[in-house]
Amino acid sequence: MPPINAEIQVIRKQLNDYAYQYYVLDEPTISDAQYDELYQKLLAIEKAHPDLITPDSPTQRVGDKPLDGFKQIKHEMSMLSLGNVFTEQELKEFDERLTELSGVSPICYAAEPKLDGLAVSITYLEGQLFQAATRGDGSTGEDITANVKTIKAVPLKLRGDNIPHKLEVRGEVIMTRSGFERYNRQAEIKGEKTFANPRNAAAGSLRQLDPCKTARRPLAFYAYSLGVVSEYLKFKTHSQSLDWVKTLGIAVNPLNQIVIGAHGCMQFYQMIGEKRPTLDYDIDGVVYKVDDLALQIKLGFVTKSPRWATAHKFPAEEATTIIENIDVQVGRTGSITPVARLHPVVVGGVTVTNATLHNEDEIRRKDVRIGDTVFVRRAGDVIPEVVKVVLSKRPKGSQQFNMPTHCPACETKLVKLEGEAVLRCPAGLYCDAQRKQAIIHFVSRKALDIDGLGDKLVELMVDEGLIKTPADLFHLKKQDLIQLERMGEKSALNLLQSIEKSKHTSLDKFIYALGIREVGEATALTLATQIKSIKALKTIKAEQLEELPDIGPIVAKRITSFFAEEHNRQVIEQLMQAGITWDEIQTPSAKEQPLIGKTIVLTGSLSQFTRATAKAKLLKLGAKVTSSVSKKTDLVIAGENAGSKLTKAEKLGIEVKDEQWLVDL
Ligand code: JCF
Repeated sequence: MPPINAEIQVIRKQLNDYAYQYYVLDEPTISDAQYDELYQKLLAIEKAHPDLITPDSPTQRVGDKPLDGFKQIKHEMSMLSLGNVFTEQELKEFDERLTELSGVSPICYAAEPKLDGLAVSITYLEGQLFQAATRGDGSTGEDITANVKTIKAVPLKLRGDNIPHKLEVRGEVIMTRSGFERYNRQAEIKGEKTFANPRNAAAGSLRQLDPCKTARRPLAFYAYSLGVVSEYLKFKTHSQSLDWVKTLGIAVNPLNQIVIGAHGCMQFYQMIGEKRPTLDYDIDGVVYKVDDLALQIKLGFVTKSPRWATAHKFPAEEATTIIENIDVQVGRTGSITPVARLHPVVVGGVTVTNATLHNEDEIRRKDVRIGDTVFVRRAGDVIPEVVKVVLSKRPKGSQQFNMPTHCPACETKLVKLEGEAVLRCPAGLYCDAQRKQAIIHFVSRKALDIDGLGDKLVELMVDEGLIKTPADLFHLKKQDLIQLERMGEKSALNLLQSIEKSKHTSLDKFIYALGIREVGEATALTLATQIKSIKALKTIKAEQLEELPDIGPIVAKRITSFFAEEHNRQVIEQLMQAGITWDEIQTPSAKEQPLIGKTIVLTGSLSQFTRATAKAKLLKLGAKVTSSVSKKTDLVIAGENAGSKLTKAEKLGIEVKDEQWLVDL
């Protein structure tokens, strides 16, 4: 072999190995930039020696020209759909039916997340990617080979040396959520079409006639079963067959598990449901398949779906409804947020009547109007949002929505600061709406935590003129309270007791309660432990604040301007007079700050902390918490699904601990 060809082979093998480590093993060993550098090198060599290019070279993913249309491909073995269950009861019935039919109890299931993408079939001949097809109607699909070849998670050539003459794998092509958002942002800038959700984006990308365009879409692939395989395979179970698929270099979802009986299925369903908001791809449920292949054959099929498998669906999280009106809300910091009032619709099991429209730019971008039919999405416990307008259903004569020019609460002229997307009411605490929000924040759970004082009650007390500032809360009398609507003697006394109890707090909670912009729990804790008193905070200079961990110039400025404001100084003074106290912050001894001098990085997802509380705990124990791993890092705490930061730490030989270690600290 000429030396240049040998070099080409070496680089191709390296690139394939890196892609395998990244997509299949989920353990990247080099950075994207390093991969790209090597790829460019191969491209350059191949350009100089075009005769040495082979179809399985990593550079050949985008070799094809635009197509005129898609060829039809008949599936040798039909691509099935799945039956559904929605409830625990239906799941039990499914399991009981199979137990009865098979005489096996309990049944082992291969359980997997059900990806919300597009089912495709990929065929390899002699280890080389030969063709790829959509599911279509199950018996005939479309030839999307050129597009599938551009997906880096799909190997052009299988790994290993036990490669069958012919192998068909089936799986789901998805677009990651992060890739989807990045894509839409860029499409937006270029004035191109945006997609309503990652699934539509993946579908649109696969049906793209120009593979060069598909190549720029962030698609991924997970295999979920085998199709036609030429050789006789000796696997006893479905899960063994997928383990083998993985050794061939094809990615299989790492969350797949073997579970036992309906109870095991239910636990898996709940576990995946909890993980769902943290995943970087959309799923719409889980799938259970009888793991024993002999048992699968025995159970057989019902018309178009296997009897031995079912999808357990999550309640839908996107729905369409009509916008009945658009209101604007005033936030604690004066931000003006447009809110769509919706015809009530059930999204993910919850009735939704309001959805945020974020700001004026978003309304323009999506061109949302009163009367429009829209897609509404609810993700986890975040505020529902309007995703997209169904333009074909827009009523005739509808008008573009314009934001108000004056504050709906206090009629002050609204302003838009440079570089900000939101309109603001500049009246601060002179605006009733902002005053209400400031007090609601002050009494909230993470702040002074006054029990029995909900949002509505605060609003009512401000409207009735009982309170103007948080300090007024501490001068309320029973007589003041019982004249309020629906306030009995007993609730009034309870509330007064809660207010009294809240007077003893901690300095960090007090600072947080003040509602300084950009000062969340973690920053409040930093200020409390480092500055140690309100008196010192009142006169501190921005430069001094900037020396503290994680306080940059913007936050520093927010803090100093808050304390410079006469009104704020007065309220703080009144609060102190009302008898708010906290324990002096002790300078912690070395015993209490075992992490002093240590630089720590948090990565992956934690189950028992939020990022802010984990960080707060570490700061309290003396550590410095930074966001990227370097030689200066002393320790990395890795939660679930930790990625490149963990890899880097291991490479640099940095000590790694798990979440339990932080819990036990
Ligand atoms: O992830 C999916 N959407 C998915 C779809 C997973 C599976 O295991 C499937 C499927 C459709 C049909 N299995 C079959 C038989």
